[in-house]
Amino acid sequence: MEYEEKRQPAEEPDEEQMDTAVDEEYGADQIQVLKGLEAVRKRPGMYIGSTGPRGLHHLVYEIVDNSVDEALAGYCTHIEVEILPDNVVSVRDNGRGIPVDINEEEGLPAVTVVLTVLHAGGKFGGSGYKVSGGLHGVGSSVVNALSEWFEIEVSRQGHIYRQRFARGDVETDLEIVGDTEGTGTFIKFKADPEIFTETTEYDYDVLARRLREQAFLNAGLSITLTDRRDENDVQSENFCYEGGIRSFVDYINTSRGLTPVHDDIMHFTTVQGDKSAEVAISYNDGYNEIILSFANDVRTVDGGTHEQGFKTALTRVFNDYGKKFNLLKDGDKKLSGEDVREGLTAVISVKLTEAQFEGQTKGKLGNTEITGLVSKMLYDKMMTYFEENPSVAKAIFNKALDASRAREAARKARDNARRKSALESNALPGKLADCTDKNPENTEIYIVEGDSAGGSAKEGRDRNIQAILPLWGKMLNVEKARVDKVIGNDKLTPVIMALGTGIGDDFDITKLRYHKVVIMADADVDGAHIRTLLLTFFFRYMRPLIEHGYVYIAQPPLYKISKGKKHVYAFSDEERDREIEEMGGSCDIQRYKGLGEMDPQQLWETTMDPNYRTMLRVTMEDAMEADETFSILMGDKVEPRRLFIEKNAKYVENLDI
Ligand code: 0RA
Repeated sequence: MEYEEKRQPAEEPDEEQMDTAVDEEYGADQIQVLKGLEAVRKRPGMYIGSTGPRGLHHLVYEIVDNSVDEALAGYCTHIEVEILPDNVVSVRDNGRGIPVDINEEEGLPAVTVVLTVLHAGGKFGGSGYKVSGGLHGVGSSVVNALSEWFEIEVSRQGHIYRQRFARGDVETDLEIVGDTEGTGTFIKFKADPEIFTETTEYDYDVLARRLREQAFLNAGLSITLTDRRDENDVQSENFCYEGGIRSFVDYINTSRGLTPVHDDIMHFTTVQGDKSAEVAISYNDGYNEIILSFANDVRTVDGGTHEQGFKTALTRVFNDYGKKFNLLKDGDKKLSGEDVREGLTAVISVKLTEAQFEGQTKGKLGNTEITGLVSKMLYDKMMTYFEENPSVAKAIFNKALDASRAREAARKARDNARRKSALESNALPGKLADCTDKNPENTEIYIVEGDSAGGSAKEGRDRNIQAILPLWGKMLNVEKARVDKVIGNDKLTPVIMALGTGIGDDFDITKLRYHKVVIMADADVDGAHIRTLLLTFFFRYMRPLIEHGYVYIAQPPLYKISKGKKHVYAFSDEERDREIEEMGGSCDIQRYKGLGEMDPQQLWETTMDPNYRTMLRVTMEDAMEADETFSILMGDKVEPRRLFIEKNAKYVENLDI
């Protein structure tokens, strides 16, 4: 799992702090240029989100996105991404090639301007760049600024043009280095280790995932990823899907081992002026909903107007269809959103000019005009589809009706129970060691696996603001459970009780008793399991908890390194080696196999003290990934699980499922 590094809040560029010294050699335009890229190097996080692994991979996406835009404009069919030795990355496309003629305004070749001026991409784009996305709306100049070196080759007008840069500065002028019949753009860069201090090593799977997604979203576009870092073990995949987002839905179902209840994947599209919308839908025999949404090929993890339009219309389709064909019997309730999304896999993709990305992590689409576009399309086309395919419609409708009846039965059973269930009373779980402060804004709860670690945490904590809840009991397979089963589970009930919010449709964030919900588990396979379970549970039944950024993962150290009276903690193998070197020669290294090995004082010092600890804040992407992992590990199908374990075998010593 990859987590977001804890981030400082985004800051505005500080004009005063930027260098104002004017070098005689430069004209006003060039000074502007220098200032722009300097700002990127000074505050890289503002442009690529972080300087951790996420930001590093973002560099590749920025470059690839430009080539995808060229494909969207209809001029590029193939993109080739390579990871080369020393973590150099190259991206080649067969588009028109970035223009090389002299730009009047700047007096420089257009390609040079594109790579040295912030946000220059659109200037030359014209109509081809209408639907350009990009997480932060920045482009290749940012990548150039953050690269130790950056090289571009443009094939255009019969020639190959080349230019080199170092940390955003021009190193060689644009020159013709050969002739060619073809056209295209070839970019090669090395991320600057001065910026990406944590790591400059790419994760093949992370890149593959994103590139596969781009291929799904642009039907017919061919993207190849090749890893050449180890010449004896070259890894390569081609992603090209004629079926587009339909293939995407099929891929999700297959990789999670889901069994569809109908053969065809529904696919609806609409275009209106400069806006377009597309959805692919299928139902499986499970209980969970998987909706992936995109705006301009950018994943919107927090949904937004397109997802809202989709959900509203879907509920209306089922209820209107049921009414029209008299499928709802006496005593049946109207189908709820939860009912009609049980067992749903859907991909929603919209394209529009000037997409507004909202929310803390810019993961939510805000354009209100999109809601109606998606809901009208889905309502009209799915209704027609249901009428033309009655057997599919019946199968899907009955599934939703089953869901509704099961939910209603569970509700009645709860209502009829003589005593209020523990959940509905304000009781707190017996094992909870609560804090004294009752203001949720000040308080945190540590959910700890294992009684001995729970004991240390209770003793070591700041009891004023830190509550401890040790987990015990049997894990529930939430894959196969509806809400009522989750409520009865002995591992999850205390969590629900302690947080105070309720779950599912009843979830109420204003009742949350702690604004930091910290998962504290060992750094081993069992710990990974409990993290995956809890994140999946939060994602499915308490999603706003994650959307508000209230969920964290504690980071206990892996090593204690001591020499004489001095000791330090290390949180990774690299850090351990660095510390050993710093201390020099013979020191004592203790490896912590689990939280339970730390005494209360150590646990407080290293993991819980708000002044010194590091915690990872869980993002929606993390939670979705956990949900996916969980599906694969807990599902019925042997094949996806075998593939998963095989792929992850190198990280997993003994996985008992
Ligand atoms: C603007 C105009 C033209 C091409 C491009 C941009 C372009 C940019 C990138 C970035 C990566 N690959 C790219 N391929 C093309 C061409 C305009 C024309 O030829 O008329």
